[in-house]
Amino acid sequence: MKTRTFMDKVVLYAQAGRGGNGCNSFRREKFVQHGGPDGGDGGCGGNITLVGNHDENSLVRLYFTPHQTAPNGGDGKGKQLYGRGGKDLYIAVPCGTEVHDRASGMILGDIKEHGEELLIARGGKGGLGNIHWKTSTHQAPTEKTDGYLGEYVELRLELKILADVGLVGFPNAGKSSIITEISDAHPKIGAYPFTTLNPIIGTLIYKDYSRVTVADIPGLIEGAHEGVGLGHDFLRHIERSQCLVFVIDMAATDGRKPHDDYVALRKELELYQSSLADRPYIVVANKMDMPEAADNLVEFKKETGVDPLAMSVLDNVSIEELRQRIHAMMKELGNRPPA
Ligand SMILES: Nc1nc2c(ncn2[C@@H]2O[C@H](COP(=O)(O)OP(=O)(O)OP(=O)(O)O)[C@@H](O)[C@H]2O)c(=O)[nH]1
Ligand SMILES: [Mg+2]
Repeated sequence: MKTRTFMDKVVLYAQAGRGGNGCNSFRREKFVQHGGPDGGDGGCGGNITLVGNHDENSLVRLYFTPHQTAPNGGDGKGKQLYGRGGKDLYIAVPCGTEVHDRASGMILGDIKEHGEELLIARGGKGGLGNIHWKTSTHQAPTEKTDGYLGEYVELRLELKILADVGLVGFPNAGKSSIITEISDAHPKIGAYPFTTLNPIIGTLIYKDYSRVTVADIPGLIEGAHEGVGLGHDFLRHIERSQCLVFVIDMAATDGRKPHDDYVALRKELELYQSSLADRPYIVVANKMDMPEAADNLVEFKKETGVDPLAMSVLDNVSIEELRQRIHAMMKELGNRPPA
């Protein structure tokens, strides 16, 4: 059985630690009469906190361990000893994780940065020992309180990958081939549709040390908004991209017209989220090494009015040009100063 390695939506059941009970105890010592109360307080239960971690790229770990519990606080003891505090539980999640309350759907937080923390369940306070009830008129108190329960929450975690640029295209258009050439990512490449089943992120590093991240998502097809193919599900991962690269198979390898592909892709984006279609974009005409591609390109330009970047991954044509265009587009947006 193939093990699941990617998961972008999980439910998390988090139980913070219970506070320890307060202690009811009296000082008993040789030569000390009426030692008085000396029961300490219980320790606090452990909190549960989510922490953004850029080494995590999926929520799969939580998918397999959805029940997370923080340790309870220790009970107070005699001799005024406080109970030990329950250790806080930190759960690493990938940057770009949105945290929703499962019942209401309300967004509780959005973890974007490495090291960013979100406290999701607070541990219960410890109970009070009998020492707190000591007064001049109440010198042998036996009162004490139990620790409070820790918070219990049911959350829905949703990963929306944070990449600067999103690659969109029909299956088999060559998206994974392109990301392999322009970045450090090495996704699987295959001469069949839906080779890529999970989003992949690649990083482009430029001479001025600036970095741009690119996301390769599974191919879209017409009707994706109705769940055809792998559906719209993965578009979530380019929702936060600042710009897009449309990859068109100009050789029409799978028998579709490149113009129709382009129109369908734009329509699917529009149907998913209209703001996505308004982002700055580059259109790439891939597979220009194939004989039918040149004629298709002329027709494509005429029909769409778009002048795409003619490219061939196979012949290594325009790879650097695409890298530079992405760099220029990101610079224009001004969000990534050189590191
Ligand atoms: N002739 C030619 N073939 C190419 C070119 N670029 C990619 N291919 C081939 O096209 C096929 C699909 O490439 P992929 O990179 O897997 O395409 P994809 O868009 O990632 O496909 P999915 O992951 O299925 O959506 C592979 O067989 C590649 O070798 C190119 O420039 N010229
Ligand atoms: Mg692919």
